[in-house]
Amino acid sequence: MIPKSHPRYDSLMTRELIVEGIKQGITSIQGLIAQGRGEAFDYLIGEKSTEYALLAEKIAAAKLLLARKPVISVNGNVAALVPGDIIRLSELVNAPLEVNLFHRTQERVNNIIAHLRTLGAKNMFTKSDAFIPGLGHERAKVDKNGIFIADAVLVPLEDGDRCKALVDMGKTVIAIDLNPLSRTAQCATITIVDNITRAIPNISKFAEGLKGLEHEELQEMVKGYDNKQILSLAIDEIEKNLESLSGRF
Ligand code: PTJ
Repeated sequence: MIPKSHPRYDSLMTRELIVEGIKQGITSIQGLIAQGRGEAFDYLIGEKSTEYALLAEKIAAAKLLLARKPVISVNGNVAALVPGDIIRLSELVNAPLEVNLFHRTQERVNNIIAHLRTLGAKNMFTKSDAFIPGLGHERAKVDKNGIFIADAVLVPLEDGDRCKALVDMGKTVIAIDLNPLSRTAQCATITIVDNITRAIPNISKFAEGLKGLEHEELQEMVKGYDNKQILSLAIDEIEKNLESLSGRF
């Protein structure tokens, strides 16, 4: 048992969700490594939603509302960490969920679908009857009515290959990745450098606020968004934090 008084309580409890996900057959063992890497980057950005992350989250909400066929991709870490939040966002922006795994087994796909359905998910694409061109791994398998034809895809904790392949298909790709240097972060249309546990509720909050706006107003908002600048600000933040930490000793 982790006592509430532990200074790293939140972080340790998040880690427990991944461990629980593995026990439930939802998360891959490799998910632990991904979480560890994420934790390290979260430490470096100060374990908070920075100003540039909030901006990317707002633009992401606007893009999802503007999309004709948005889809939210769900992997084993997402299903363990934020299942309720992702269902809520899916409903708010009318973006069905689609399970898409890197370390794919049909059993784990089924477990995640069942897990999300138990928690109330209604709108899901569950087939794998199309392939993303140019990808040699399991992430290529998608639903022909879902990710395959989506115009905007939210891909939390993604791998660089598929992110690039989706961009090459002409889609708006919104990535959530704590590592601003990753290939995913570098090639997405919009990169949210934030922990998924904060990012998804933030996008939902922005979507609620933006829902009443006209199409033109949303278009105006996303115009001029510069993802390269957001990535550069994320790297500056890490540098600034490291400098202030090194000054303490
Ligand atoms: O369930 P599967 O089979 O689809 O596998 C999912 C994982 C995440 C294991 C798989 O996609 C993978 O191996 O991912 P990577 O290549 O380790 O990349 C994960 C990226 O997400 C890394 O850049 C991490 O820094 C980042 N990351 C990890 N945890 C979080 C995160 N970003 C945001 N929030 C997190 N909690």
